[in-house]
Amino acid sequence: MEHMTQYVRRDIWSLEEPTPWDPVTLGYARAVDVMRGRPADDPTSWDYQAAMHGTYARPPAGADWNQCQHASWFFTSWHRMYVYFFERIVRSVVTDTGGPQDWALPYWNYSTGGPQAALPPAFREATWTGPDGRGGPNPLYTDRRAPGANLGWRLPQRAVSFEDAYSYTNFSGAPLPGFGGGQADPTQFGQFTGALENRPHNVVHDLVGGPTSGACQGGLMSDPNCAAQDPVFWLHHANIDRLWTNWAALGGGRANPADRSWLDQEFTFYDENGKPVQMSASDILHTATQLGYRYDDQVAAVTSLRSQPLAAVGGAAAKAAPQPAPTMVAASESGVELGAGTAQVRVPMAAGAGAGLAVGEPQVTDGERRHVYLNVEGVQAEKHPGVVYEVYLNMPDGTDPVQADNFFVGHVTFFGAGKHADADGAHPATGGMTHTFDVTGLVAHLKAAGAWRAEAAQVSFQPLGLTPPPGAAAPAAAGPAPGHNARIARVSLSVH
Ligand SMILES: [Cu+2]
Repeated sequence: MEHMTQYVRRDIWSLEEPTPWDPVTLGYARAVDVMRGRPADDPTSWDYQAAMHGTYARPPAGADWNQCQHASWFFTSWHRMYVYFFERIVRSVVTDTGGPQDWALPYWNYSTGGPQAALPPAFREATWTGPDGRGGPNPLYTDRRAPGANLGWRLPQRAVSFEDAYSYTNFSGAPLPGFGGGQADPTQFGQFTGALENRPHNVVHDLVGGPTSGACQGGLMSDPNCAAQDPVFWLHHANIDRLWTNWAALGGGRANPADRSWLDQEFTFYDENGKPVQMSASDILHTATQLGYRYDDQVAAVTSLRSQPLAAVGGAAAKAAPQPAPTMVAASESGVELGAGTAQVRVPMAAGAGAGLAVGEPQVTDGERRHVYLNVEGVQAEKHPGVVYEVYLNMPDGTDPVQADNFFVGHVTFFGAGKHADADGAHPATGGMTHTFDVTGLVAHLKAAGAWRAEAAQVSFQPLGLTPPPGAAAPAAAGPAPGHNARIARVSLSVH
């Protein structure tokens, strides 16, 4: 068996504490500088690599730009290949310039909370003086980030949690949305965002990038056509890749798709010599043996998984035949505008057929638990608002924030909103992006607490941005940038 060099991707905060500019970070910064100096039609250049994800620039003839895969089951696999080849290109520059021979891309583990939920210091300083005395603009810095991001403001812990994603044992399909996204042909922006992609992936893009104001003039990270220009993009995606790796190792029925249409779909990337390489998911599932890298915490125990009895049925659901589409039982009569305050929308139950009852009864039928979904349909944001929205179900006005958990559904995110294809029939009334949340357990809890009503549900939305560290100046009221309000076309409930 061929021996493959093993590279280890490390936690950036473990490298950067107590003092910033570990040789790995330094090597990355220098390589970013070198790659930025290469022409945009060179596949090993910074611009070309970023444009492979997305760009507003006109592609040179034959360039593989605008290739990113979102809101489908290719999200995890395409990005693994993308990050892997980028890492090879960076490593070759690092080793050419005297950096560590075993250089590997670090990851940003924001989900631990505390100081690590802020951008690492080496990414926040506008200018730098490397250990060799060289000064100038810091290659890892950009001012095109959310207000506060470069001041050490933090990602709110619940908003970057992966526990909800890990509670899904199915990669695609029901229970929706699944860990990895829905089955679809390759497309830049599909209609089936998986749980991992929405949170923490989209949330981090939205809150680090902040509001956008046109072709990469606002926040880079919050726009797919600009995101990979921010050097922290790659550390964020290394972390998403790590979360995928660890999910697959968790067991409990968790498994990657076995369909040939997922395993064999080829995508094109470029190696460190600028040579095109085709790869498919079947080439990348075992990173240590197939790609020669692993994470410093690989197969770490995940101890804090919420014990949701729902997750236990995933194995049965995973091998079941394709299931019929969920049946809609309630829908709002209007959309809702998302601004600076709390927005609310009433979702009346459909008349007749005992639909209201059905929603309230997540009973087990034929050995399979019935699921209730809350769908936030047609999410539109012409200009990215720079915040995400927390969604609550039947939360009474004036609820103490400490009690809000009892009504919490999930997060509406905006990364790629407006770029998504029209719905394929599952949500025919709307364009834009749809988020589906499994609220089976929440509805059962609301019923038990007497907080469920058969005639209508009430859904509320609260803006959420970065939060300053303890002791820092209080933030302005959370809310979108002025003139950047977002809109939702409809909120519905469905059963499956
Ligand atoms: Cu991303």
